[in-house]
Amino acid sequence: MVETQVTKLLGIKYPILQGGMAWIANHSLASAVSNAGGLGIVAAGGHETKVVREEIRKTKELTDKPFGVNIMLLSPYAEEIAHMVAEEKVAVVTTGAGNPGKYIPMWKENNIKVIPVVPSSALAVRMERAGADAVICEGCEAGGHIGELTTMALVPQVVDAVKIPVIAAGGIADARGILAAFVLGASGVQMGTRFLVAEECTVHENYKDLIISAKDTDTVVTGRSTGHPVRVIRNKLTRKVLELEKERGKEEEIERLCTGSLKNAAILGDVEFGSVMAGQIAGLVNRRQSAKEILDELVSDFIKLRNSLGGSL
Ligand code: TUI
Repeated sequence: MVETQVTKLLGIKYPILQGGMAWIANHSLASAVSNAGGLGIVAAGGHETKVVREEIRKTKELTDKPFGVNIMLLSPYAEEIAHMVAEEKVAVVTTGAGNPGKYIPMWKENNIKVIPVVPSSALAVRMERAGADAVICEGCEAGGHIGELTTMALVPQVVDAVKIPVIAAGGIADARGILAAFVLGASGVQMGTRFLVAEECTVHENYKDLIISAKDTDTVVTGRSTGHPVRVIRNKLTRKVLELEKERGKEEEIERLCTGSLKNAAILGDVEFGSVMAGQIAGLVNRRQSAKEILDELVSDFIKLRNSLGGSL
């Protein structure tokens, strides 16, 4: 397809990373994406360290290609997992929902490529100074925990602020999005929502059905009032939470409703009262495919689109 700074940095065929979706991205999805030429990522999410270690070992059995581990820094196990990934010598660590600065020297000593998600150019610059190899700029079109800026605004500003490679995420699910990200200066992309419906993704079928039937306007952001904004598909839970967010002093009730709600949707298939995290691009994702079919289609469409635009851009 295209050799970019990201394919060279990570030793992968295509500059496409699979999002580290908590409670969803396990050995099955990560190994399939890595085997198909992208970078598969195992999500630590809120799992205990031993569960994540098991997932890493299963992934190693299923692929000899590089793969990553995403550490969700709000997890009570984040610190322990940060040390465990160094022991396991994983190829790549991505982080979300916080500043991983204090772990970067240890990861670099263990030859791990470090790629934090950053919601601003200020944090991107700090991460570059701390030794990060690249950054993921995730706009608020993304599913799950989000920052303020859109991908369109965040990516070019970070590209101008740092020298390390920039990977764009949020609102990208097809070749048009990839090419647009490259035009903004990114040298790779990360996609979550598109890989949710991959055949190798073991998320509950009810969750996949909701993604496939979603329209462009079907996601909402809850948790702005509690300081943890999360993009999810609109359902009975979000109606209740958004109602409570209009009132004052309901933080505890909101917290109670949301605790365990992602697991309830992703594992148990409760898509009415669970959190069905997905990006705004869900309306574009309308069929199940294998990870290899997804990557092959993205790459062939990308090449066609780039050639057809030729010098006209
Ligand atoms: O982390 C994500 N997306 C996620 S994590 C997740 S699990 C969860 N469940 C319930 C509540 C909260 C989380 C579901 N989706 N994306 C990466 C991301 N990182 N988005 C935004 C950020 C971020 C925000 C602030 C990264 C760094 C940051 O730094 C603040 C600081 O400390 O400077």
